Amino acid sequence: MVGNNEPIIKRYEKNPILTKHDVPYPVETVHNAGVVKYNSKYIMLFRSHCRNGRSIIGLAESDDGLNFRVRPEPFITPANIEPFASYEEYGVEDPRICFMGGEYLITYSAYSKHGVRVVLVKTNAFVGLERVSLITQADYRNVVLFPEKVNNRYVRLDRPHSEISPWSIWISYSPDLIYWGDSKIVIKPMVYHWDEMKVGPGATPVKTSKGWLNIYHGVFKTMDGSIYRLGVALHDLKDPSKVIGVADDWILQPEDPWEVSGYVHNVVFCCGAVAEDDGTIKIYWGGADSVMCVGTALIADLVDLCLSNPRL
Ligand code: BMA
Repeated sequence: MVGNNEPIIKRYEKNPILTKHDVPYPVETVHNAGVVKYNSKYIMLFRSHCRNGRSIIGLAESDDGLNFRVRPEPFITPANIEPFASYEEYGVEDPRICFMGGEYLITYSAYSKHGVRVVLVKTNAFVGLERVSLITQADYRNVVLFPEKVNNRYVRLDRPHSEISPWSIWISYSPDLIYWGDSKIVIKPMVYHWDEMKVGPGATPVKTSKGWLNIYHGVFKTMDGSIYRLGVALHDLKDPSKVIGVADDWILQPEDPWEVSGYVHNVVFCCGAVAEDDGTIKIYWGGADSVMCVGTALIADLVDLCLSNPRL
């Protein structure tokens, strides 16, 4: 257990672990990366802004989850085949990776003049990819897939944009990864709380004995702009639409200089975490939309935070 004043996530002392200077093609940022273990290596798919302000996704590999080497070419750039090309024209952003049924499923935001949609692609070995489907209409972001079917259906969390009701986390189900429905709202921002402006899914949910652990982001608006922080929630294993507890406290806020200032200041934004066999979890986050960072926590501490001090 962490002591009362110890941070629940221990930042790696050599953060940031990846910056634009590690990328062998011209980019201005390296951030919001999905990360997964693949054949005992770590694969990181990271977002970069190009100098035209649009984003692409690169791939970096590591033996220890801390030291990454970037491949010479980007991994995902806007599609040139329809129906994807029309919706990816302005760039691809914020990938999440989910290992299921022997394949890696990647979801990312696609921007175009029609708004932002989410694309699902598959890969077996991170060499080439197959675009499967556009799995949302306009104005959805942050789709994370659960790594197992529940009651024989695929499950995802996402975050629709809405000016009418708060920007909340929703759950949806699918028989085939293409058609999604039976949607329900599961976590709303809380008034006068660190996530009162909006919440959105972060990493692919992690299965624990007490529930699915959901690492999400929450935003608070101040006179000096918005602050992005990370929080945790626990969802029922058999019915993930049931939230067992949302921790009252955030688990990470911008503190290091590269989180406080950068392309967008005061941002920690998570798209990936890797649960290890020893009960720890490596949590990866973009700092200030500029660099990639990592920290470690005990999964049991994160679960306990949801159960011992819930806000629901
Ligand atoms: C969100 C997304 C993220 C970004 C964050 C902070 O709306 O655009 O990709 O990290 O804002 O700028």
